[in-house]
Amino acid sequence: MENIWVEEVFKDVIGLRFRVKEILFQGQSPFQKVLVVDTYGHGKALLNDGMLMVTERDEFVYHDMIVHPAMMTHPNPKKILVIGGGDGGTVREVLKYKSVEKVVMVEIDEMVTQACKDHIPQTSSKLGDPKVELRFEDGVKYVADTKEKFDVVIVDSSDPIGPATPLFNKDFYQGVYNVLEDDGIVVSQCESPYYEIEMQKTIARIKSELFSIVRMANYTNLSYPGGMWSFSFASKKCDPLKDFNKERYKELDGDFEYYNDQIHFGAFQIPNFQLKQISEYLSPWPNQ
Ligand code: SPD
Repeated sequence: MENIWVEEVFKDVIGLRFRVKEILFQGQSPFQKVLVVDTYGHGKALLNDGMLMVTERDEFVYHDMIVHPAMMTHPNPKKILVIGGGDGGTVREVLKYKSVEKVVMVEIDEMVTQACKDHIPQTSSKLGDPKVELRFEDGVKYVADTKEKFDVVIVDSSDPIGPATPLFNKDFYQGVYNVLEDDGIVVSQCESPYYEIEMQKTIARIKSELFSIVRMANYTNLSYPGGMWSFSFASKKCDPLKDFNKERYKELDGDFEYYNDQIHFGAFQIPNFQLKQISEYLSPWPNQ
């Protein structure tokens, strides 16, 4: 048996290796190196510039947590904007909601989406849904230029290096604020609290300067360095700790592999080392 491994080296301090059964696709796009491999322990996996994006084994955790806390909080999510998310897992989860009329996915790198359509149907299979509009362009420019308004914006970016870097600054979030309806919600993948606390602080501060409600949620995963990963939530009005929609949850209960009503609330309780760094930018806990 061949002994091929693919390794993500994260911030030059840790490496995570996955044993490869077969290389399914490799290409150089105008933005990054795109690689899809079949692995022994984690199913098919997508790596952009050597950074692991999804594995079939645990993508459900990330996609549940980037989508459902926001979708269960908004009063009536009809129009959804996904920035990034080229593998399609976020769109797949959004389409579970019967209120959803339109999903615009703005992915900068068409090669990522094509590679996932060709090799990872587990995440990409719903990208052809008639409610989905796929746009291969720069998400920062899209939110700056579009006249469309959205109920929920989901920033499913890659890491804050390479093509995703502009998705971690204030100009972008000002654009997101402008495209959101008055009860709009934005949720963003927010990296590891162990390795990227300064970046988490920056995102929490930027959002606190624009939005009334700002929270951070954590979950644990198998494939990203450090295990614990975060999502940053912000809204003009809606609070996931006060506006959880029990009726909607009951309709969809059973459709989720990770998320449930207890995790909805538990995920927003974050540990002290992280709180110490970002609590000044987070909304107070209800009843405090
Ligand atoms: N280091 C991985 C950071 C998260 C990347 N986004 C994953 C995309 C899944 N749709």
